[in-house]
Amino acid sequence: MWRWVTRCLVLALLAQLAPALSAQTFHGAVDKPDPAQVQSGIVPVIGWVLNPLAVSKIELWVDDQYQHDAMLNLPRIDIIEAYPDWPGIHTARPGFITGFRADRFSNGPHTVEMRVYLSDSSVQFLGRRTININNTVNQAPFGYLDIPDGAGIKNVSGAFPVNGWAADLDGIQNIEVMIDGGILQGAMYGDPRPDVGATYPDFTSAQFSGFVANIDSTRIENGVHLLTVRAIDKKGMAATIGTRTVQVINNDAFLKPFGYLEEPLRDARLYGTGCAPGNDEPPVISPPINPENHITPIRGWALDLGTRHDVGRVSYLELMVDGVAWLTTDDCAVRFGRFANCYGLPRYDVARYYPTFPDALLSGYLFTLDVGSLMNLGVRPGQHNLMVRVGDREGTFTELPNRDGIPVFFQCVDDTFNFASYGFIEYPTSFDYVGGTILFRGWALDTDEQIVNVQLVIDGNFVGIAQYGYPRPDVGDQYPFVLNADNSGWIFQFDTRKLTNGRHRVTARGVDARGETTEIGSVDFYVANNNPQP
Ligand SMILES: [Ca+2]
Ligand SMILES: [Ca+2]
Ligand SMILES: [Ca+2]
Repeated sequence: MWRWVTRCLVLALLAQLAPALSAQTFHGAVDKPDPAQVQSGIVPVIGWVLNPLAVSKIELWVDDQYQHDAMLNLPRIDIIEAYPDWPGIHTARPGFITGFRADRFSNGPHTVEMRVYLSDSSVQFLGRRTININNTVNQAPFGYLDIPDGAGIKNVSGAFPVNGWAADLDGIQNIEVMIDGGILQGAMYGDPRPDVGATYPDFTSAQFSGFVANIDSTRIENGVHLLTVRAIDKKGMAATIGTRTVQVINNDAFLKPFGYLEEPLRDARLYGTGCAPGNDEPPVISPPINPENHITPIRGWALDLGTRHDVGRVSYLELMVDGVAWLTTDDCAVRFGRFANCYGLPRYDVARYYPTFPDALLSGYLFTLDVGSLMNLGVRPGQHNLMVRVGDREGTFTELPNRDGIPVFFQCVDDTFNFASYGFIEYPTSFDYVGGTILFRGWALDTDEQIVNVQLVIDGNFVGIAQYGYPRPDVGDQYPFVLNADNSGWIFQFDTRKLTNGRHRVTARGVDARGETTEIGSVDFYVANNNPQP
């Protein structure tokens, strides 16, 4: 109650002040760092600015030395409530935030000041203060719980995600998800968070401060529970990152399987061979696959949950074209030297993200769709609806990627059709920071012939030909119907000092035996060389 009264008083006070402040004047404040507190770790710098002129940038100055720019345009509901009559206040985003490493400065007093640049090139000095740094103090981890968000009670059932970010100069030891004060499970830590990295430019590991935990809610009793995420730094100091109220509602009918259809994508063009007019191949019926034909992989993963009374397990998957199940995991067999049309393929990535789910390690599925054989059996060329249906042992089922399926386009081509090369760039991953000599790495395939070479292009400039043919049995597992998929790895050594510091784009291209060049993909990354060590 008293808190509400205090807030009303503050609002009334600000409302009284407001008429005295001409709309043309500059308003703003720096809320943090607090001069009364000893600072260590990452010193937060948080504030807000309201001005009729647009703010072009806000600089952080420490000891009268420029450090870096702050992140702008953040929502501040408290400021919007305090200035209800400010023109355009309801869409204003007056907040700014940044921070800096205390350990770049000696113990003792230091000045902090913001310089606000307005669109008329004028500069306003804001929030100058003296703070006291003591680097012997261990700062607790800090961060934010993004999902579930803080708006009301969240209803959850089956599997639900918990994610956000957490950072600490000492490094994060682990992240714990707790229910009603007891540890339920850990979270995966280290996902890219370029937004957090941009907020704390002198703290590079903030780039990879994301965490995610996939919670199996069937391990929690039905009802209302308190969910807390706690981060612990490498020196053992813990801090609560966020607390949310969740209501668990589980029953057998809710606990459908779930999963993902990774390939093909919506609107993909799927080619069939062996289906041209005059083709006298006898149609293969069950399953409709001719090993001579072009094969389209249909891949993804699926998991199931049960209540405390049943285990919860995927029982079958079916590949549906226009509502007809053409392939099922009942057809699971060794084809092309490896398992095809099966559920239970290794998925180490899914196991990392769903560590508490019993079948996560073997949650992959792969159907080998032969569009040509389907056409020989009367499926017409053109638009079709494709989905994967996953059923559990309790008789509930789910369609992947959704109940409507996805449109795909079937096209019959003759045996001389040149299929494009494809592949993947594994290193660097998007927005990686790299320096010195690095190894670009990935894999590349061509369905109908050999890859002759893999070319690397950086920022549009050809930089060289990768070494191709490295063993990749994992790619062989995924593409059993492609010749040489077992040896499809490529690497390329590159000295990043040939590039300027900053953002660059690497593109890989495959060249097939007929000389056709196909872009495999591009990844944007950052080069950071010769930076002063903190
Ligand atoms: Ca710490
Ligand atoms: Ca189930
Ligand atoms: Ca080709």
